[in-house]
Amino acid sequence: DHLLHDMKRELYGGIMVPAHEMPRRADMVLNRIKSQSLGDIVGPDDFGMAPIARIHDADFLTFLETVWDEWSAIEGYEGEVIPTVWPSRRLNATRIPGFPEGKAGYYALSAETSITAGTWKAAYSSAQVALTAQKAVADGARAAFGLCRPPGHHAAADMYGGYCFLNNAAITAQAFLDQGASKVAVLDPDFHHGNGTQSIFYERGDVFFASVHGDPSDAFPHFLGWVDETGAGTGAGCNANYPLPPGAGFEEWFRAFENACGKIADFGAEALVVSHGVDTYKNDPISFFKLDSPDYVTYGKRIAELGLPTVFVMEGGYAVEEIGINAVNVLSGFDEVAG
Ligand code: Q9C
Ligand code: ZN
Repeated sequence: DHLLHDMKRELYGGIMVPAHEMPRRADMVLNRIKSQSLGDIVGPDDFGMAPIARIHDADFLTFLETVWDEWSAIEGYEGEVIPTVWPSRRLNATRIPGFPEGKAGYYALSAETSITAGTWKAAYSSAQVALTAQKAVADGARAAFGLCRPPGHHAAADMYGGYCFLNNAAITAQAFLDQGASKVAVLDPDFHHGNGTQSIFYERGDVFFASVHGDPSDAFPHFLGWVDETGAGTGAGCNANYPLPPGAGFEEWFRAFENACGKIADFGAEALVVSHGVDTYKNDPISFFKLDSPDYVTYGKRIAELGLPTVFVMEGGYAVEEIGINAVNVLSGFDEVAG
């Protein structure tokens, strides 16, 4: 189903360029997995809408399901759903417009992410892939990897963008809680700050969120991910951000990652969800960290040392030729330690 979401182009640097988030990304990861022996490869089960609706607002889900049909029925709207207007700081964000372009601006955080005819089905199935991995782990596997596409960590309760529609990591964490866990951690090593995941759990004490990412001053999503965002209310102290500057290499990155792992260990989580993005790679076309392929094995081992039942969900990674090697290196490193 991921093939059904295939954005033709993306607004980047002031022009429309071929979309970075493309179907081949998932194919490359799957091919690499098949060439190793990491365990069984299974398709997703269907857990329905209920676990998705635990994280996302009903009106937002209706929007994702229906906006393509509404948009494409408008005279002269020939292309994909792309927002052009937002409830920015001097506008009123308390009313949801009826016209699809207004609705898209209301629910979008950014303009590079198009909604196409098959986007909803792909996003729905991506969430089901995550839930299938969650079930495997809930049923006793030490770990499972959800090869989710489209990715999820930029999606908030009622917001899409950054190539994301449904927050697969948050849906997975919530599923563990709903099945009886009292504390879950989400670790987000994707190059970009996991703004959606942070905002979903920001005021909750049952989910610890830690993210290592490009400094929001220099990197998308630009408006969240600073170090002073540590959680609020019952979630005070349950959020940890590690923004790093352009050019950061593995040594600097791993120091931050190690600190994040320490905080997760102290939190006392019963399960771990990893927002598994590999756009930290040195040749990633849209990012600015300098990790090399063997570094992914190193930090995969560190994740295993946390000793927690772990679900990996695929997030970013746009160096398509190397995405399979890098993504699977984390899993192999994990496997080496976890057995
Ligand atoms: N000038 C994920 O990795 N555009 N999303 C960046 C840079 C958006 C990335 C523009 C990047 C979104 C899941
Ligand atoms: Zn990313």
